[in-house]
Amino acid sequence: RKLKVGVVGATGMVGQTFMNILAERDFPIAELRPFASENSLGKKIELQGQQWPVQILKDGCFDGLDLVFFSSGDDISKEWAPKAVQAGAFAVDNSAAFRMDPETVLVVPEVNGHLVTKDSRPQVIANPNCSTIQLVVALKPLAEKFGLEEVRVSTYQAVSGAGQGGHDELIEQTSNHTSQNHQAKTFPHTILFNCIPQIGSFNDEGYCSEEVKIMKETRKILGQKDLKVSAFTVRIPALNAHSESVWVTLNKEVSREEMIKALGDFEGIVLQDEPKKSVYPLARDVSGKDPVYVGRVHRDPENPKMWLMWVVSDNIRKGAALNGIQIAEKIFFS
Ligand code: 2RA
Repeated sequence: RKLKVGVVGATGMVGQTFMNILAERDFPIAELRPFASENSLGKKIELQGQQWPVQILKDGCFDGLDLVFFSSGDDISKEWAPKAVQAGAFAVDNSAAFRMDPETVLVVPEVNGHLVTKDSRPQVIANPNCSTIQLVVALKPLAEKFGLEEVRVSTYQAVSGAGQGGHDELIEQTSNHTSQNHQAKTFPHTILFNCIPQIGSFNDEGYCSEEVKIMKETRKILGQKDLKVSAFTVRIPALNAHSESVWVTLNKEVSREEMIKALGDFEGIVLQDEPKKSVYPLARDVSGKDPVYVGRVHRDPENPKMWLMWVVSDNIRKGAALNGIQIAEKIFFS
């Protein structure tokens, strides 16, 4: 069966990657309806040898579609995703608008893919935050096999997480690296030669919104309401792919062999763990790849149930567009 697919935010980084992945996977497309702002009217998006004109959102624009992927911010999703569902389509939403809504499923196919099946009815399905997706993929085999007591994570997030503007800002600052007067527009400070311990806005407890997303979404996806999760998120001058150092406390003591086997056998994880040969996942290598890469797996010397690991994944692919396409594949082709 070939599908009629809409993409809202078609000209953004995630939207474009969505098209590339549809093409790579030979996703069966009967019609593509790319939506973007008025500035993009007149542009065409090429997919599988055909050109599809960019449209703007208007009443009736989703009629006849099977699936609409949203990657255009919370406000657009809040208003338009329910309209896509009313029109009979599945709305896979990459914004934060519905993620914590108790009525909405928040899905990473390898982790809680049972929540969507070929018998699911059209509905909004939330795609988690990028830094959450790679974390829960790495945690799932440990949760399943050994049980989780506590998770702590510190992130090193690439500028592409802030979209094309973030990417362009780092490139521009890099080409003028001797300048003392960088204009920080997308980020709160100059990102070049820097690390910024803020992604999003702060709450009164001192957490920024990216950290709150990781903590809440991880509990929801793993189905562990009371799991202790604490996150500290940092923007670094990597172009693409987020890295995370993770401390995970298991419910029981396990051997290193058991840890490595659990991680290495899990669908969606690739282990790169030969630290003495300087082999571990690196953002530069992982950018453009699909899996979640895990390395530096070692035990805490004080607490035998606590393990440390390094988790890297392409935030635009598995962290956004690819995860959305895997959700669609689960609904329509599993
Ligand atoms: C970031 N997590 O990296 C965000 C994007 N969703 O800024």
